[in-house]
Amino acid sequence: RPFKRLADYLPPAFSIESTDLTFELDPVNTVVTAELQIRRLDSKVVELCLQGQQLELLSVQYKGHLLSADDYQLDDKSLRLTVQDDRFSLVIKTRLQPQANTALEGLYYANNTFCTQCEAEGFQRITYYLDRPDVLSLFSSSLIADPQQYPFLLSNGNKVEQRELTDGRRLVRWQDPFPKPCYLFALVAGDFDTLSSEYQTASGRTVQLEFYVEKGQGSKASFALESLKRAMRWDEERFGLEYDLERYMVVAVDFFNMGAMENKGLNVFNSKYVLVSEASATDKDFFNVESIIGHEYFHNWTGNRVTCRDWFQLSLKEGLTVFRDQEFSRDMGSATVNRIDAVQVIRTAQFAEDASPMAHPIRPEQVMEMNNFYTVTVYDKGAEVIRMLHTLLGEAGFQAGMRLYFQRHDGQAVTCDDFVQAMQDANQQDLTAFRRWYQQSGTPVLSVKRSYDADRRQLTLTLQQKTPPTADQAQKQPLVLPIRYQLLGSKRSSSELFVMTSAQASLTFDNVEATALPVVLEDFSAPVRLQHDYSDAELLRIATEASNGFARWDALQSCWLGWLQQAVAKGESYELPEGLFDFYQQLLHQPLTDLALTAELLKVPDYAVFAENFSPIPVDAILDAITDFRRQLSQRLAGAWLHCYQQQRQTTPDYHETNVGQRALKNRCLEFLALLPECNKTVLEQQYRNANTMTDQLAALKAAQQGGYPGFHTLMEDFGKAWQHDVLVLDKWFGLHASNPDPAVFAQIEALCQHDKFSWQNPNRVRAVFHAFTMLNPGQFHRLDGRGYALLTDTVIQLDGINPQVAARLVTPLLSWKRFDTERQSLLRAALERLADRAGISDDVFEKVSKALA
Ligand code: BAL
Ligand code: ZN
Repeated sequence: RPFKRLADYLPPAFSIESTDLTFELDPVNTVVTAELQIRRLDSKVVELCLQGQQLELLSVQYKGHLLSADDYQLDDKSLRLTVQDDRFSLVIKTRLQPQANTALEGLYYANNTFCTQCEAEGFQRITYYLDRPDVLSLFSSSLIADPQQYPFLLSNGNKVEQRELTDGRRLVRWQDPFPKPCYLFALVAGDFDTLSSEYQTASGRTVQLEFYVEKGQGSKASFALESLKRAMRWDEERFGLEYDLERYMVVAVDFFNMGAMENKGLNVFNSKYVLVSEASATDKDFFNVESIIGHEYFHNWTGNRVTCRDWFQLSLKEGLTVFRDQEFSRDMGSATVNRIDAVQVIRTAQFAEDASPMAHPIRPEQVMEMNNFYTVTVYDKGAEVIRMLHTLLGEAGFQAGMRLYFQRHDGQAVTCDDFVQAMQDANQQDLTAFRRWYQQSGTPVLSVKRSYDADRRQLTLTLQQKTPPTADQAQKQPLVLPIRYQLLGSKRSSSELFVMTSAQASLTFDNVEATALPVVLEDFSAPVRLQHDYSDAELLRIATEASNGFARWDALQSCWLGWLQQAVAKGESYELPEGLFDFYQQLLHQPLTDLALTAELLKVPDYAVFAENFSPIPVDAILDAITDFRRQLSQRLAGAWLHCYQQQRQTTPDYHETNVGQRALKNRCLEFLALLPECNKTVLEQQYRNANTMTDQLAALKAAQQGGYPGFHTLMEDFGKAWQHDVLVLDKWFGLHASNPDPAVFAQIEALCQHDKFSWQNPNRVRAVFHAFTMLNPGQFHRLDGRGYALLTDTVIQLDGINPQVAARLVTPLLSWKRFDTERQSLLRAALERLADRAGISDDVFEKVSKALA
């Protein structure tokens, strides 16, 4: 099957100056009329090739003349016609069946609502078009539908007309004054609860803010609405960027492949990232809503006003926008814990992707199915690359680069190189070497060695970087690494920056004591794997003394990894050092001001964090060691967990930094208390029954599950009944069932798939069950009898016929088969072969599976 390559990029030979769409909406028979004003840019080109998929072509008119089937070539991917004119109009009529569109790309109909998703290449499922981001057009759209069933007919831009037709249908017409690529087109038609407000921009304009959510859920959108206002203000203050239309609409739908989509003026959101209340959503859910509302809003400038030339440049908008949303979140809550969370994503999912058959640079070079490249590498590593630029240039230099970028490229479709060039020119810095981050995949390993010359009182750090080969690239070059460091126990107590540009470098510190301790890679200033030879005592010293909260947490992570490696090597219990118990005892009696950070420091890392550091991954030994570590901590510190739990027990329900931190710490304590049989009943039951937030109720359930509490099943039954009416809460319940570490999980999953609220068509439901099973239940997923792999393979096959994009996301845990022992390798390989051999398997799944087997 063919790949598309970045190297083959050619500018478009035609531009579409305006696009006028008319939709006669019906679930089983929607007719789309597209009137395109086209200009030929290259007069040597005589063939116009428009992309189209899953379309029934009804008619084509060229300059007002109806074409016959002999006048064009039609296949299942395109419509081609010969063109003699430099300017001409095309009117294309197509018929769609939105209800049959279970792939949820293009125009689809679910939950009595019409909805579109056009990024990356979904617009070609609506009409024949130049479906590429560098074709920018002025869009207008007329939506026609029955006003009783679909009172709200929404599209991008300004509403310019509304009237009732003689046949009783309603027509609403929209015009978007900003030229845009078709991936930013959107349409929504349905009946909703609405929530609206106004926002005054810094320059004094009034913007109407409108949220459209499922009937009966209106009150759950107010946090999202307030988050939007905060994001708008923040972008004005930090980046000097204002919103540019009169109206900003957000629609929340339950059937959605992604988290959300930044369509111009009409964001479509997965309802999970809009609808929250303290009773039904956790603090993490609130965090996600605020950050994703911010993300989509920030795209209005970084993505919409300046967009991508081609899809290989996806990180141009995504890396930059994730960086912007991370900065926004950092300003809204605990800065340190935000950084920890972002780093965890890199160290687990992104490093795992680098080590997998799907390894790719943040700007990929070849792609079979673009939807497979909405990855942690493009998004999160992309954001780390932007963060490094920010570190290298400083806030003022970075903002100067942003201003130049908008000055040069507003209204254009550009490349990652254009972005770096703006940063370079605004700062008069040569960023040639830095650009390697865009073309080189893989995780650099940075090793740090220390030597101390007692006579000279001189400490030398020798740094070496090396990037191991990845599945896509054998040869690697040194990268530009901004390394933030601090020297504990010396006069140079502030953080400093060293920019490493070659494979090897050294740093010398004069006049320091032998006890001076360098803290390297503060705030994870470069996305690398750090190797060092620090002792437990030194790491615990950093964890206790460092002024940088991230460095304290990170030192402890290194300790945990070292202890786990020793436990795995020994094959038996590894006794945790006294220093750790002392440190924890202290934290539990005197938590840091940042309670959320305290909770992070008190955490035994998850399986995924440990697993990423092994090859082959000793699944069972890691799980055994985690269980053992947790047991030791719970028993040795029983009194301290209870003391701290009681100190933090009463929390105010609203989502506010202090309350969130308090709940995080309390629930960390509960997690360990639940491992003590004598505490189970009273503490768990009480917290479950008396919880004033979903955070606390769910934490009680999770602790009961992990602690093996016999009353867990009764609590689950109660929870399932109580939340029957709320699918977003039921998703949590599905997930908890699927993460049951007992073999009974297989029967439970079978039952969940029969549940009347489960639907194979709904990505949220499918992910709730199977994401939890594959990612949060490693013991059962990686069973040595292959039952876990077989379940996932069957699921991918079933889902591929319904929604290939979701199926391809789900298949990821099977790909890294070479990272396991030989028994698991052969089971995983057989599973992959079963998928590869399947007739009609989608490009989405095939691309991943074939790379894994190559
Ligand atoms: N552009 C796809 C969804 C997002 O990243 O915002
Ligand atoms: Zn995005």
